[in-house]
Amino acid sequence: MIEIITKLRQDFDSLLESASDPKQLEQIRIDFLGKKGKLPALMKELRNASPEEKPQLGKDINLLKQHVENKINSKGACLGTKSSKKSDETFDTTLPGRKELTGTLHPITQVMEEITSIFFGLGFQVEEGPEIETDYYNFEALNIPKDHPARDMQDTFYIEDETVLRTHTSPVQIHTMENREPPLRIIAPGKVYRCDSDVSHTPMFHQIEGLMVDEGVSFSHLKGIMNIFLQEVFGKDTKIRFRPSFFPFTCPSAEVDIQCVMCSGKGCRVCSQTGWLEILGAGMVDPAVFKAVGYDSEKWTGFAFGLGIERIAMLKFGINDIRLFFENDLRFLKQFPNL
Ligand code: 2NL
Repeated sequence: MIEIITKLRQDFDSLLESASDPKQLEQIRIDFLGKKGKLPALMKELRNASPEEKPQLGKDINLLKQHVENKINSKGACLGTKSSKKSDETFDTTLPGRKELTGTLHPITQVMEEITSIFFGLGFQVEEGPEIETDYYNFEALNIPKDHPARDMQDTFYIEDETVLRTHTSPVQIHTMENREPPLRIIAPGKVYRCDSDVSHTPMFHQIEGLMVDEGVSFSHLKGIMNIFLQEVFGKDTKIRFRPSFFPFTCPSAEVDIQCVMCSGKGCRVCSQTGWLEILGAGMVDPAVFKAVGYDSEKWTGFAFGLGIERIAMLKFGINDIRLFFENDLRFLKQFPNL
């Protein structure tokens, strides 16, 4: 009988070895442990054994039973099934744990938070406002008259005659000036909307505008703040330059460039061989804007600026297509861990 036990163990081991799915495993369990299985049958055989052999054979059969149960359970755990009643009590504690997939902040959010914290350090407060605005707050109060090209249907999403999706975050600053007296140092980050779409434009993008109003604020303050800000974002040695420009809401107005981050000013494809990259627009707040919000422009002066986050992020990370930011492709997003 001892040979039968040994043979049964060998049979079981090789059968188990070849079992590759939960169904096969269950069949093996039934064949060996089931009511009419090989092991209960062996137990019955025990009755016929001699009294001297009985205790040792009983032990051997029990050992085999334990072996069969253990093997089936651990194989069941491997195949991920409840192949035996006890299988969910068995758990291989030596298996490595499954790692939680943690998200990261979107690169646009990261750049937005970085810029916000730089201005926070310079004493600016964050203001927010609605993305749906009236014609007055988006245009009229900013000295953009009814026939100005920036109002063209091509650029602005109209909801109703007098209601638009904001095309910049300036309306936030108009609301703030209406509600508060100077001195004022604020930035307004958020989503803005323009009817435009290609490799460098999306219908929704992110902007940060800034505004400082006080007695004696001059263009020098604007230059100083822009210098600190751009060197924080692009590095200590970043050179900047101001070029004359025009915006209806500032006078004088300027466009601010940094020395090209790709070629350090030598000239390359990214900067169209100029050595410079346009980064933001800025200027001294036009008295017409102060008049609209009820500020005395004889007493107060101020500077304002506006920049697109996507453009900054593209230059910072060397991205050549703005649409990558909005496809939510994990292979792209995983390249910007925020830890
Ligand atoms: C650009 C230019 C700019 C402003 C935005 C501003 C806001 C108020 C008053 C005066 Cl309430 N100005 N904002 C000023 C100059 C430029 O943005 O190219 N943005 C992407």
